[in-house]
Amino acid sequence: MSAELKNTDASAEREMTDGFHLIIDALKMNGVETIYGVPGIPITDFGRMAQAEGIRVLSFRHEQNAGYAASIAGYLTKKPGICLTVSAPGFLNGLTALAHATTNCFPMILISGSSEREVVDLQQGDYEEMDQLAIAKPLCKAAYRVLHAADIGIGIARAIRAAVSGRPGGVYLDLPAKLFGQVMDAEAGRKSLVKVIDAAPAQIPSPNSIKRALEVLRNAKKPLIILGKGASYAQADDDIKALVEKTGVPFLPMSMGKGLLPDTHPQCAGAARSTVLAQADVVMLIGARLNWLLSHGKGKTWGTDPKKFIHIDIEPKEMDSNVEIAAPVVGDIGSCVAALLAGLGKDFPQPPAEWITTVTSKRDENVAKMAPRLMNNNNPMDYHGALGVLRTIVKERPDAILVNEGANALDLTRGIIDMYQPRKRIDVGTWGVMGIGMGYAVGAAIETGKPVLCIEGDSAFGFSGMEIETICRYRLPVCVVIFNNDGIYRGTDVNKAGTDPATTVFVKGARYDKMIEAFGGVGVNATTPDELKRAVNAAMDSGKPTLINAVLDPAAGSESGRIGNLNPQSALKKK
Ligand code: ADP
Ligand code: TPW
Ligand code: MG
Repeated sequence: MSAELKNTDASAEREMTDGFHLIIDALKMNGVETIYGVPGIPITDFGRMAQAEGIRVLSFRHEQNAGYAASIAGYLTKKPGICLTVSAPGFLNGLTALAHATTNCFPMILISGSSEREVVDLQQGDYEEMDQLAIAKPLCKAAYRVLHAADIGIGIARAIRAAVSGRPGGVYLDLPAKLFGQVMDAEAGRKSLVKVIDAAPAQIPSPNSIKRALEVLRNAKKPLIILGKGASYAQADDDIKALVEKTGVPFLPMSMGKGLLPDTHPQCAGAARSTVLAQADVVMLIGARLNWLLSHGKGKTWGTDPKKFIHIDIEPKEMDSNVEIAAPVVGDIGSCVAALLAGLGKDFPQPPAEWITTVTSKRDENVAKMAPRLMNNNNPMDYHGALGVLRTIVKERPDAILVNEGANALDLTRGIIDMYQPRKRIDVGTWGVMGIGMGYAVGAAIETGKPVLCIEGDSAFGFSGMEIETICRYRLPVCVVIFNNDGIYRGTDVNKAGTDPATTVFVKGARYDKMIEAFGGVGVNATTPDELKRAVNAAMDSGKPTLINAVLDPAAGSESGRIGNLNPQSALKKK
């Protein structure tokens, strides 16, 4: 072969690119810095290459947890969190998290490798055969498959825009194995990439809707503002605070809305929830749906007096979902709240003093009632004793992220632990799902660089417990406190047949703290509030992965926590 020919060959080789690199380039071009996933055919090399090219690729022990990490990354950053899985079983493991992201309005993209299209579509039994695109569709906002390397740029751009624009949610992106190895001209490849401009454009509310909303609010005698996780997500913190403070209206934070304004704010009605829901005459919902968590806006919870709702949401279909909305305000929360603020003017009336007194006196009464219980030093501990010390720790470390799941472990923590900053409390969300714990902890630690405190029921922890190895491997500043009451709701249940253990109980006296020691983390067994306090403070100071087994009275806790009323009862009366 002549020297000239060889040179042409070599330069021709240099000018080719492939699916692997186009995907990486497209992600990087759009600011993706982190991928959460589990490796395997056909995405192992892709993960390696992405890592080598500077994307942080975090490997989990189960895709569901990687998916939850990606979903909370989306919530915390307003950029889609990326979860990467293998075909069929890996995809299905990630799918629960994708559905969770969609349900909770968090932007996330599940990218799964898939098997040979020709074989899958003829159902000839390929390795990990599954029509993943069809299965993902009903569980997400949008689902796309890319078959040609030249379409990678547009495919990834569409996925990103679909996830974050309008109401955020989950997007599925199907990448068949063959795509990764497809080659194309490098220059054409570069040109095929798409940078998403203004991925989540402002959605400005109509001036009329703002006028109507302010009119309804102006005429209220007993107004209330409810702040949901959409309000936290929107990152319009200063304007929301200004709106609340300028109107003087009491506010009620939903679980993940806690901290948007501090729970200790003079206008916070968190500890007077039943009173304000039953008695308010005008309720302004900001990024909160009237779903089961708000008793669908009707029934006993909402009292007998007529209500008028002002509803601020980016999704027009959310209006009138359960009850009539007197003043729908459709737009992104940042734009809506700014427009409301601009429309308030100088003489916007403050709520009647009588209403403010009703709310604050109820709140102060409830807070005072709770106080002595939080100081109890009972042995074995109960929830209140343990939460009393954790409450102080969170107060002293307001920038730590609190991850919370369980039944009693969830409901009591939410009620007792005050939050002081926006987006610091992340929990089971709209589904009340168990299993978000360790995935959220990893995602939150990586995305924010802040210390993470997890308060976990012993059952809740079990759903993602293996990821403590992941936490140790990446040396993340995560402290996991397990409220160990020997089971689901309580550890005292008895099987009436006397054979197997009852369905809700676990091994008595389990030592979860020993699990983390297997991976080089710090394990502590805490039997009193004092021990618990010392252990958590030490963990938060050191930043070392720590798991604290907080031994609780197995009889502490009630069936299903605060939502026992949702358990179905037989129409046949028990004798
Ligand atoms: P919570 O559970 O805290 O009550 P939900 O998840 O029910 O909150 O409601 C969140 C709402 O916020 C959703 O209806 C969603 O459409 C809306 N939302 C999310 N982000 C935005 C945004 N940037 N602007 C307007 N609405 C938003
Ligand atoms: C994916 C049902 C709701 S709460 C819970 C279960 C199993 C565990 C409660 O026990 P835990 O808390 O965590 O020990 P505590 O303090 O009350 O003892 N599967 C999924 N999600 C849900 N919600 C369930 C099952 C459930
Ligand atoms: Mg328990």
